[in-house]
Amino acid sequence: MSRDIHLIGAPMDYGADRRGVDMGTSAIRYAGLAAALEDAGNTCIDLGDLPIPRAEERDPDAEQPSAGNAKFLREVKDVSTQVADSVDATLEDGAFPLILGGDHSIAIGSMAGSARNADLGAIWFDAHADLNTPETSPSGNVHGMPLAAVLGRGEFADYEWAYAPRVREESIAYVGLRSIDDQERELVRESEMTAFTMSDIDERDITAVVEDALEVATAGTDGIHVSLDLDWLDPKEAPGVGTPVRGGVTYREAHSALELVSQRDAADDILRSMDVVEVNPILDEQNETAKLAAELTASAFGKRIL
Ligand code: EXY
Ligand code: MN
Ligand code: MN
Ligand code: MN
Repeated sequence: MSRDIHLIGAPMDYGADRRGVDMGTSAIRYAGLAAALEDAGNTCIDLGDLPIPRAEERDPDAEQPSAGNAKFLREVKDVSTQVADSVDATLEDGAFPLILGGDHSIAIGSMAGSARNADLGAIWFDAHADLNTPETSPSGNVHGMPLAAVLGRGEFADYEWAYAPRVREESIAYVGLRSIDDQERELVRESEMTAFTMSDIDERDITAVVEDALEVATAGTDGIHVSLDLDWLDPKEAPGVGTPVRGGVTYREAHSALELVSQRDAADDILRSMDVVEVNPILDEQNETAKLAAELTASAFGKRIL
């Protein structure tokens, strides 16, 4: 499937504890993403970065909405709204929105925009569950909350910029989970989401798990969102992330997973939107993690060895 891809940069770091993840958009571009997508048979237009004030430029005295211990909600709302509008406009154009982060809080806007006019499933490639609410979050960092936000859980139910009613829990599949907070574990267990942990990948292999995840996300939906958090990979492969967790997927498993997504898309036109998040160039080694992000994204859009 050849796509008309529009790149949307969201240089966001207010959702994470670590500075530097806002530079992920530049690092992934520098790693050759657009050329890799075109080599794989797509067209690619870069819409540039959304205007997000740097920490040094923001007004520290401006009023902050408050929800639990969630930090920087004013900035998260502003960025989510910008991302959602840009994703929606891209889809209206008949193009494919590929959103570059930035921290994982940008997925609130990616999914809210993608689900404005469609029932949306999702595959969450991540070490983390990102299901904390402002009440359960141990850190207050919104990059640990985007799924709770779009599902309208906890205080997010009151935030129309976050809650995406056309994303249903039963259409979301995690792949590669291995770091969950105690309260968050209960939230995942009690939810209707499907959670494939690293143990599932060990037992069943990546192919079987991703095929099941694709079934979960496509059943009864109009299309799927793929959220690729680079900390999904083992830190040996992807050192440039803010919250590394040992025991992640290998380079080959990651490519297989995204190739399976692409093969299914070629057959059934399932992909609606995708984001690539959590690359932190300050923590990276020679831009390796950004290069990996670009390569894996190209695999999702048709790149093959032969
Ligand atoms: N669960 C932890 C928290 O909520 O603070 C860590 C979240 C990290 C989120 C990363 C990006 O996937
Ligand atoms: Mn276009
Ligand atoms: Mn994440
Ligand atoms: Mn993560």
